[in-house]
Amino acid sequence: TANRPRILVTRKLPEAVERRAARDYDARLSTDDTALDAAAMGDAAEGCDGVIVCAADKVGADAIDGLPDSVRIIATFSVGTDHIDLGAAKRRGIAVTNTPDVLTDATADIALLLMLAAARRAGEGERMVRAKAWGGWAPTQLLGTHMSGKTVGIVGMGRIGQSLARRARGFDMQIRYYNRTRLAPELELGAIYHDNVEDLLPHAEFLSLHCPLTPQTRHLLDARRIALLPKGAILVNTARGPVVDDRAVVAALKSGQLSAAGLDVYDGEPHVHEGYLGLENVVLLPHLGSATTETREAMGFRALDNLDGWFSTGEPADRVV
Ligand code: 8YV
Repeated sequence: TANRPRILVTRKLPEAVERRAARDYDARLSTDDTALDAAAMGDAAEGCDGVIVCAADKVGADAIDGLPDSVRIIATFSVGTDHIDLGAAKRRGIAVTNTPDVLTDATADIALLLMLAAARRAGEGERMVRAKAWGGWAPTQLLGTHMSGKTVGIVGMGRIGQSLARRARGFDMQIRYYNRTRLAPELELGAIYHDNVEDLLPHAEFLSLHCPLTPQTRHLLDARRIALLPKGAILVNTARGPVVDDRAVVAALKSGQLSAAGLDVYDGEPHVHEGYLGLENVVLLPHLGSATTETREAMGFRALDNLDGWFSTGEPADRVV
């Protein structure tokens, strides 16, 4: 099967995904998790027809311009596409696909986990037990915030925002949301729509971010907007780090304007803003949103489905460019 398309896979993927990739493609698999810089990606893709990248790979204009002419498609193993210069891909006539749907529920689970962990001070409690600093149960020890009956504000009511809304309903929370467009009434399920973020914020005792990172959403949550939240609000970010202004969030966690936060994503990750590291009232996870075996396999299969679609009909299902 000498004429199978050649693909480069930049990262180690779940075994079942790599097995299928090797079965259907002349696949150049990665043996580790090291990111390739633009020059290394170009070299590694020599002779390839397509590339599978991850959101932790920086695929800027330099990387795209450095790809050999043979590469016609970039299939990203992520729903987010902010790591790819889509304009540069378009200019070079390279198709780009992502992996929507399959990571929706896993990511909403992590948002809910962070809401609970931040509200109930789970990280602090765990650290106390591990440090052998727990002196025993006490009526006023580590008191957190009740979730039932509270309002969660959701910024970005796409697939993941809607999945979080379904979960929050199970916790008897009120739901309000901001989205560029209002959902169809049958999808809203009682959630209250705000057509701008400023109107949503004063209601959001919990605030969960589910918008993509774009020039418009960079630092969407800045000091001015944090001040619009009710005092003691809880912030959760499973979207992208730069959607919040870290300095403003750290200041609000210190002043009590935010009582707690739960973060899964960071501006400049894997670097984490130093200000968070010394604070007890922030729960820090290492970008685990989609990190279940089931979801990561489904993401890999979805990326391969897109390559299959491209090489068979020229029409991959999840084409974004
Ligand atoms: C991944 C993600 O963990 O899909 C995304 O956009 O951020 C996560 O699912 C990771 O970025 C995969 O490349």
